[in-house]
Amino acid sequence: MFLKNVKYVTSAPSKEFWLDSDRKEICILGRSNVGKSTFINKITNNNSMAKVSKVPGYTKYLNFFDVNGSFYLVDTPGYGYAKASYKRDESFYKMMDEYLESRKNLVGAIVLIDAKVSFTKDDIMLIDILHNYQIPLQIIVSKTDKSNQSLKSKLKRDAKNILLEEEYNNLLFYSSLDLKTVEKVVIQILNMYKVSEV
Ligand SMILES: Nc1nc2c(ncn2[C@@H]2O[C@H](COP(=O)(O)OP(=O)(O)OP(=O)(O)O)[C@@H](O)[C@H]2O)c(=O)[nH]1
Ligand SMILES: [Mg+2]
Repeated sequence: MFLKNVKYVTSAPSKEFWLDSDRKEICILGRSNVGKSTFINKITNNNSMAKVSKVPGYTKYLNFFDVNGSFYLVDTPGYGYAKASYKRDESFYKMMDEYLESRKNLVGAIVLIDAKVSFTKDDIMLIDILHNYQIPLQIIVSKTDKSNQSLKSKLKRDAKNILLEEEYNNLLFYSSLDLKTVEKVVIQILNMYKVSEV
């Protein structure tokens, strides 16, 4: 199962460009290069839906996608890549904070965590912000094809310390190379945020 009839709508460099809508919205968050844009392509089964790059810092603005006239998905720019040859400036953090604090129709956030890296300081800061603003969050561990059993155990230990119990119980593991994991994620998103495809 994939998200059907998905269309790119707009790219918003600042608040004035956010869609004026009360339709439910779900944003995809995570550090640069963790695979957010790839994730959108996989759950929509369309590899040219969102632009993907090996170079971190590729997505610059909030990119809105209409899912079958039912809800919006928002791809976001990543933060805190350790070996970054670029730096996110103050305005990026302001833009993200403003979005998370004031977006009324935001029903939840999907936070991608790299299976090999586990939770970084920046990830923990973001999760704190989501907790403060009481935005329901779903953690999805990405790139599991690059992980192994001991990294997975470490990540689960870290997750137990950082997440609320329900978030920990809902942890999902995904690889863009494994369509079975993609389908599981789609089902979880539709259930969790009570959004439907039709
Ligand atoms: N092996 C593997 N590679 C992946 C996976 N998901 C994404 N990638 C690769 O990771 C790189 C970064 O992917 P993007 O989707 O552009 O990452 P992003 O989080 O959108 O990055 P920014 O836009 O810079 O924030 C690309 O080379 C992808 O092909 C995965 O599950 N497994
Ligand atoms: Mg991206």
